[in-house]
Amino acid sequence: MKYENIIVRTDGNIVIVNLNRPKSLNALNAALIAELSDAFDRLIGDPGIRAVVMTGEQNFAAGADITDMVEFTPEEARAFTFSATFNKIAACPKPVIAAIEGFALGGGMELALCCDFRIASPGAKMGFPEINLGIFPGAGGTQRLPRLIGISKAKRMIFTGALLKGEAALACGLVDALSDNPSTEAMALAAELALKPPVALRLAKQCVNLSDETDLNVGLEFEASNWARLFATEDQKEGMRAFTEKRKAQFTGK
Ligand code: CO8
Repeated sequence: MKYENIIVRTDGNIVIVNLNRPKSLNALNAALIAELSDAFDRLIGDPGIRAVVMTGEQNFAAGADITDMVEFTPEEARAFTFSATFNKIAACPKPVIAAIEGFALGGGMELALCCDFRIASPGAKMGFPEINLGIFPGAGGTQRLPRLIGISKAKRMIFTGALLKGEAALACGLVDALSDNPSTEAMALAAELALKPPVALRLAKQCVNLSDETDLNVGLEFEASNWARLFATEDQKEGMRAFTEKRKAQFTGK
């Protein structure tokens, strides 16, 4: 697929996905979402890729493209969904880090919520202004936001449409870190994670993601089963042998 709304590049074993519709502040349209879906299919299937950084240039994304939605009927609105792509990103077997500058609003912030980590510049403006359009966040925001920051804080953001700047977003847990250069910081974290054993990372992510969706006993059983599976990997043997031999482990992903 030829990409016209995103730029995808590789730096070693890290993929950088750049949202690229600057004239509309990277507003998300169906074409961009289809390209994101294709890009994630490719990087998920590439065993050489160990981590992903998602970013925009001056802005992360100012939401779904409003111009596409104005005259929707309820049926058209129901058919217009980002869910398959957003769920794919949330379940990506490799760590995904959002580097946020400028605006991350509505569907753009919902996309960032699908990432494992969010690193924002202090001046970034984040939130869910949909209420001011007569709608509410419909690409996972009402579900992923309260799970991340708690029900009351999520309701306040969604009901008021108020935007948070970096410091306030950090204080409530909407973002994990602030940096004057979020992309550099995200690349550094991606490089750190790229050195970890990928199977252990992948299965750990599955377990933590499931903790949002299931009761404790089911989660603990899933954790025990995933944990035991690691003992079939060469990386587990390498990690533990390296410890006993007092050397640094070299993980191969096997
Ligand atoms: N959609 C379409 N175009 C946009 C969007 C958007 N979300 N955001 C900005 N743009 C366009 C502007 O129309 C403008 O275009 P033009 O130059 O042709 O007039 C250009 O980007 C630059 O924007 P502004 O001139 O408005 O720049 P400002 O710096 O003055 O303002 C703001 C920046 C505050 C970000 C302002 O652009 C704004 O309020 N944007 C809309 C923010 C918003 O409401 N986002 C939520 C959208 S709805 C949504 O995301 C729903 C998600 C759920 C979808 C569920 C189905 C999958």
